[in-house]
Amino acid sequence: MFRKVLIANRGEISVRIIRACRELGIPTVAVYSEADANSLHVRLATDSYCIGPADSAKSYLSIPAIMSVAELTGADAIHPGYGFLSERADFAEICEQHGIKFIGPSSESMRKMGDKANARKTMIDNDVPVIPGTPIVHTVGEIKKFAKKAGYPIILKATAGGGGKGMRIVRNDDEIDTNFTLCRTEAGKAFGNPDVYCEKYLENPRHIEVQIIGDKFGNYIYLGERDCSVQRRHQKLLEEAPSPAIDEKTRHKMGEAAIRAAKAVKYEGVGTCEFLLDSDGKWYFMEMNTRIQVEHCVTEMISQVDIARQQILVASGERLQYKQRDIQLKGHAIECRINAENPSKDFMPCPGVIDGYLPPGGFGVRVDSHVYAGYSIPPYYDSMIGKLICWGENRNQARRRMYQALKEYVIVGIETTIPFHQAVIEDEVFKSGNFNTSFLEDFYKRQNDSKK
Ligand code: MV4
Repeated sequence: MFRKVLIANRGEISVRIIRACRELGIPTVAVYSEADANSLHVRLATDSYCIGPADSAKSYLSIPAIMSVAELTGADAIHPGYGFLSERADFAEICEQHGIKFIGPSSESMRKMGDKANARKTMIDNDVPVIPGTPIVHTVGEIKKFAKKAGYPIILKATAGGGGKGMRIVRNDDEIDTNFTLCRTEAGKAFGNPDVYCEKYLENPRHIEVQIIGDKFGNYIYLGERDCSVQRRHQKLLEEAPSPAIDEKTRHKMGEAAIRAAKAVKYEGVGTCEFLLDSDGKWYFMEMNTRIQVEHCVTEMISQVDIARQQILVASGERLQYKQRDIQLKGHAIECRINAENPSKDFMPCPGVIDGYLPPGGFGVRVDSHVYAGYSIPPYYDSMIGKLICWGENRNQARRRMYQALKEYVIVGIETTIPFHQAVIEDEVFKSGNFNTSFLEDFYKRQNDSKK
């Protein structure tokens, strides 16, 4: 097992990882920026080191600063959390070169999945369904040819993109030229790689993702799916497991496909395969997230597998403690992301001091957060201040429990997304379970209609 784990992150995920380490008896090192001196992860870790100013480019993204603390403290592993350095293959490689275990897949697996056109080819070679599309395209002519075959709309995607970045929808021949140029230019600037490929564009799919875990001995399990269709500008707001749209047979097939995807790149650790599900039940691999995700908790609640703990165990070289038949999903879990944002002002971030704080509790209620009464939310980072996760025997029970927990949750001094979530949880379409990635737009139309 590791001697000491450095957590190269902040906020609730640092707290989550520190808790998992403490339970395993592993000392931890927190790093923090000058703006985070009063954050909970700094207090909970065994040791804490300031690594730079508020600007994350000079602190949480500073590889030299983080590596220095690792050397200084004798940490033999670094957990990157999510965001920041978590999907940087170059960082994983630097860790590998310094004999520090990056708690995540190898830099090689990350590169193979990080290049989306390459990942598509790998999936095709391994019988994982992908949306009809192309390898990297070099000319307008190639795109036109694909559009003729697949039919409009199509989408151009940056091969170095992902998570909704670097994509352009094309609806007819006349739109190809400008979109191709813009997509390449933007991709070059944002990712340092201008290459793009094409896919048939699916209108309003459901976003379904499958959690997998693999060890270094080639053992893999899947932990079922999460439905993340409630999104706003590619930011997830609410997630649930299982998906109301997936039956037992599809769950099994998608799980097996996710494992084939992971095996194809010799994936080690926890990871997520993202799929799109269209309105006639067909589903396709989109991309793989090579990190622990914000929404991993809903899977933990229905599988009883501590994903953060397993991630550390398999990274340290232990054998996976579960076989697929050990995984029995039970009940339903919903997670609401509590953000310091004003939903009635276009989700404008509103950092500031939390004057009063009283989180909900009770059976099946979980709060993962780094905030407390008196805490000041800094304006420099993402606005998520916690996650409220509710479990129930079935979807309706989880939903009702969530409604009550949201009502109990007191956060004084700042605006939060709590009232927004209350409205979603009570919404008739949400209740029905029959919705897709257009949910939020339609939800606002319904809200406006009901006011008229
Ligand atoms: C798509 C798509 C439709 N067709 N690809 C957005 C995030 C990135 N992982 C992939 N994304 C999409 N890719 C094809 N061929 C629609 C989306 C998409 C989306 C996907 C999941 C959740 C929300 C979304 C919102 C808009 C677009």
